[in-house]
Amino acid sequence: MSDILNTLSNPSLTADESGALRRLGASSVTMDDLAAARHQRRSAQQTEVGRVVRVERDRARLATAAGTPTARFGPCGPPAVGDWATALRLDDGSVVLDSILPRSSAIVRRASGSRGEPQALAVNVDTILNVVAADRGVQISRLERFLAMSWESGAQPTVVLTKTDVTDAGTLSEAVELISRIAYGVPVLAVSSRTGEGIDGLTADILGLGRTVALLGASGAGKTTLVNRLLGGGELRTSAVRESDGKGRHTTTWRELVTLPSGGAVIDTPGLRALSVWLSGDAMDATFADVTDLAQDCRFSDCAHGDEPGCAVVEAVEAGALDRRRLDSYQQLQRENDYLERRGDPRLEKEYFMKSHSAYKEGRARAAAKGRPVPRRGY
Ligand SMILES: Nc1nc2c(ncn2[C@@H]2O[C@H](COP(=O)(O)OP(=O)(O)O)[C@@H](O)[C@H]2O)c(=O)[nH]1
Ligand SMILES: [Mg+2]
Ligand SMILES: [Zn+2]
Repeated sequence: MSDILNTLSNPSLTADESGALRRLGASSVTMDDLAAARHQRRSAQQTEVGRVVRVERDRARLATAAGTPTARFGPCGPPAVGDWATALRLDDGSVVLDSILPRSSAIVRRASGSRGEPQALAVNVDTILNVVAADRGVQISRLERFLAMSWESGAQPTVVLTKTDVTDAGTLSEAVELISRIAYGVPVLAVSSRTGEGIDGLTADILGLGRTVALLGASGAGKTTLVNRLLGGGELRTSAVRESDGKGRHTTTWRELVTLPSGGAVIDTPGLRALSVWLSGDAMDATFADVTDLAQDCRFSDCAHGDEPGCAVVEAVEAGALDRRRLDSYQQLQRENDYLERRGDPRLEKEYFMKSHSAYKEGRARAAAKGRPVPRRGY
């Protein structure tokens, strides 16, 4: 017991702060890092520690032990939902973000349009729930994209099939079967947010104190309903999911981090329409472990699995060992990737790669340390 108390209490955090940070999803390492970051500030007295729970155009909401003040962006630039940050409370009572801790994971998308600046949708996420409605046939290629985005982030993906209460048993088992064929090392859960059936599959190691999950999935998949269920039904979810359209291409989106009564933090994301994601080789490998495993036996190391001689992937398709759709999907994502890469600013591209790459490796290391499934190939 005293061990637990030791890890939960940090000498430079008040008990209120430790409790609040813990409820916001902080691990003991994060709490130490926040305490250290504050210690380094010149005016440690006026420095608050907390988590960014909402980001608007030029300000953010920072949840701290004292409340959820609105904070202006400071020298550290704009944060993302889920960031751990220190903020300075000025004499006039206003709050300015001061520093942002390095991110352990980041769900990033390219903005649609010609200049694809990466946009972090949610950061410091442990588990990504890829939410899919079970009732009307699973769109496998779309799920593949979300899984690719998950692997790229450095968080551990899980698939959650929703609406089991309106799905007949045959359709459900077909969906589970289809998904387990494409989702390597990814747990698949089936739930009904209406009846609560299967919700207990979201166990404490996914949703407990000190953990953060983010929901990804198409609009209508049942993400918000699931969050409401987890919130206990009684609580009104007031987060304004507002999408305003600038010039037909720039979409501003409000996302919010909420904490659950049972512990754990949840970030809902509104439906992603223009999902444009640049993938490192590692994320491609994790998403398409079957294809890349086969590709090791291709005659040419840079085989594109088209009409090259000695292509083990095409052979597997012909032998019925690999779905043609799966190869098509792989090649489609690869083409988009190449396009995004060519289109992008090389410097930005490199920066983004380095960031997401290290997040990915850390994610793998975390998964391995917890004995969770990790992608079979890659590092
Ligand atoms: N029957 C049933 N309907 C659900 C379930 N989950 C969501 N829905 C419905 O599906 C629709 C879309 O849900 P919503 O949570 O808004 O989807 P989101 O766009 O992913 O956030 C709504 O009409 C929900 O009531 C479920 O488990 N069972
Ligand atoms: Mg929603
Ligand atoms: Zn090949």
